Amino acid sequence: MSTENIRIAIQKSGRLSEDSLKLFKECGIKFEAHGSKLRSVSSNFPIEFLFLRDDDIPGYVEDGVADLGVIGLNVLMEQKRKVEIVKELGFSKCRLSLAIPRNEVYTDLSYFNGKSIATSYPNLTDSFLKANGVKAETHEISGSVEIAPSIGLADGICDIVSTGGTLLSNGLKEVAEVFQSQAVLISNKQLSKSKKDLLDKIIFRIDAVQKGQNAKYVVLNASEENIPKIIALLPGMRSPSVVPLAEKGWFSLHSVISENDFWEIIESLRVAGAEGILVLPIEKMIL
Ligand code: PRT
Ligand code: ZN
Repeated sequence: MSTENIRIAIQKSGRLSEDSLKLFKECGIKFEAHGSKLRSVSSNFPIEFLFLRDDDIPGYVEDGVADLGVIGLNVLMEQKRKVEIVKELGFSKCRLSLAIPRNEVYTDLSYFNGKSIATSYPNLTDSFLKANGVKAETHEISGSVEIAPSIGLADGICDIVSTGGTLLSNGLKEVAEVFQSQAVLISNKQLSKSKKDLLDKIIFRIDAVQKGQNAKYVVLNASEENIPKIIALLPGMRSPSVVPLAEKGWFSLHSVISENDFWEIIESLRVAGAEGILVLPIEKMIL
């Protein structure tokens, strides 16, 4: 049996770290991740974790120092590294946006013609401006981009926004979205056959975790005459299980539905006679 470990780089500490660790733990991969550790080998899966600064991850994966990595799409696209994007991971969602001082009158993107824009993402910003026919000057700065307009360093900024709180507290307003980002799993372009097989196993587990996150296990009680109406409302995996209760004429109905669907149909379920509705999380789901 091959003992070659697959190596994955994840962020040591920052906005990607916690969810990255959680994802691999939910995939049943055991490993230690202490603050000071730079490397950790799993005790139950042939995988080795490297804990790095996020900016270094795409380069390490491109060079093959790491086989896989978890990185924000914003950083990956800015760096233009030659790696494979294997999977969107659905966490660390944010957007790269253009913002200007709150009291400025904004019309459309032509506002930025002849203006200066401070950003840590010069490549993404420039290609967006170019695609939209705007001639502005971008100034690359590495941190505290949001203070640039107030100190006279630039007319506007192009920075990562999540809640919008940082822009607000710096007297800025978001005027255009440049790029939408989330964490992605990336891979080196030339994985060996044995590492590809390991990656397939990891993807299979991530899929099961992700499907489980969106789905809920719903249990409800209903009397016999209401069962057909309720079944018609439930979009379950197949048809729901109907289990008789001790009380004659009553049944328990079990089904799997997506959380969004559930909130849409809850009222109709109650009107149709559903009682004692329980909604349970699903840890993993394999279809
Ligand atoms: O130390 P290291 O280099 O590893 O980390 P870092 O400081 O470079 O990155 P980190 O941990 O801050 O972010 C890692 C990744 O998280 C980013 O590349 C994005 O993909 C993603 N992400 C998600 C965010 C945010 N949300 C976010 N809100 N990255 C940064 N921010 C910052 C933003 O720069 C701005 O200063 O938060 C502020 C805005 O937040 P709101 O909520 O006030 O809008
Ligand atoms: Zn960084």
